[in-house]
Amino acid sequence: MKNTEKMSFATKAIHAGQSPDSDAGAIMTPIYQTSTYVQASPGVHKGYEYGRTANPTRKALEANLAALENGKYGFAFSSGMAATSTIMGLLKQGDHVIVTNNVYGGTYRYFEQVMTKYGLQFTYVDTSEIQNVQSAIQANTKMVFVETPTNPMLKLTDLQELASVCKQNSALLAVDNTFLSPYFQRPLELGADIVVHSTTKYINGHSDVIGGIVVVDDEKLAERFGFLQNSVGAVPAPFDCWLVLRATKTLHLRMQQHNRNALGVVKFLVEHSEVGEVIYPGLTTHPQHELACKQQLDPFGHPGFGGMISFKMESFEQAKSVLEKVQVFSLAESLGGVESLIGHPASMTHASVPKSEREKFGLTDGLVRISVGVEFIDDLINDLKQAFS
Ligand code: P1T
Repeated sequence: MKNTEKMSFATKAIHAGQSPDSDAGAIMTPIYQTSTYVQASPGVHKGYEYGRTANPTRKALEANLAALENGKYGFAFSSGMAATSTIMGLLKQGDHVIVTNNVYGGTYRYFEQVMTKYGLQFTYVDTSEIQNVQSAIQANTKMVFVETPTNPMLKLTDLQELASVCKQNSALLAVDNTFLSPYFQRPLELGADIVVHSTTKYINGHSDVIGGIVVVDDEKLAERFGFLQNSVGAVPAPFDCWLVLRATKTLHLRMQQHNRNALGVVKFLVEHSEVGEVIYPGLTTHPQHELACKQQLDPFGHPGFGGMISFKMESFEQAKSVLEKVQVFSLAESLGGVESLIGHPASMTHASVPKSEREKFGLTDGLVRISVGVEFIDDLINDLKQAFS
């Protein structure tokens, strides 16, 4: 295995966790499509006993993503939600979790409709204000689970500040880093204990896999995640691991282009008379633009804001007309792929959050979310122009 520890992000993206196959010298990690491994004698094997417990293709992906997050240990899952649900396996009945009030709708649904039945307690606060977290802390608070930027309001949480509050209160800090990918934000470097991604999004980037990853630095937490991954069993297929591993080789290139294209789309939206508020952390009008410039850094220390944009239209009817007319953009759930997507969070990704809750954090029926792809920018702008006309 190449020692990639001191290498830059791009080199790690291409090489970390991988080495030529020892049988044939194949440069690409093979797809080990196997459920079990032959033992020479009981207990005598090559480090692999059963496919749920470990798989060489999965192991390569886990090492690759751990390296990109500047963490030591990675654990791959069959979806982003499988990763989040395995994180909840760290807790026990009676424990309390503080959660960003505007998390992905599926995360909220899982916490509220599944985990509360197992005796976990959740308090949702606007984690962009640290005092909201401080006031929500209880004697039984064991974890703070944040998304930054949030889906879809793109609110940020100061991770360094929050990590110190978590440490003072012996609570684990878990960060969903899906919206930026490790190219633009590495929460472990800022003091987080656990990073989670839906690899379905930017990390895979080609809209052909559902997957998740957890990365940690702490050995004890890693032992626990290894145990949970094997016990819960929500592991990804070897072929899916291979696809994601193939995709991370271009993560840096894709993220740079998503960011560049997003700036172009934002400029068009800001200047359009029918568009209300445009929400993008790269805009100087974003209330946390300064924090974005401090916290969302590419591997060379330059600020980056990613490819997600939200904007407000007056009504659902107005939004619907744009959503129906796009041709290069596709009306679909999900994000982070090379192709541009447009969506309506209130009826799609966040339909499982009650309207009264959604509106508390500004998710109105006229809100539209864009995941800017890596197409030629003029084609994207021309498509939006005709959709707004
Ligand atoms: O879909 P899955 O791979 O299980 O990931 C869930 C998930 C977790 N975290 C964030 C921030 C997410 O955005 C998601 C999934 N989100 C969408 C499908 C969406 O369109 O927003």
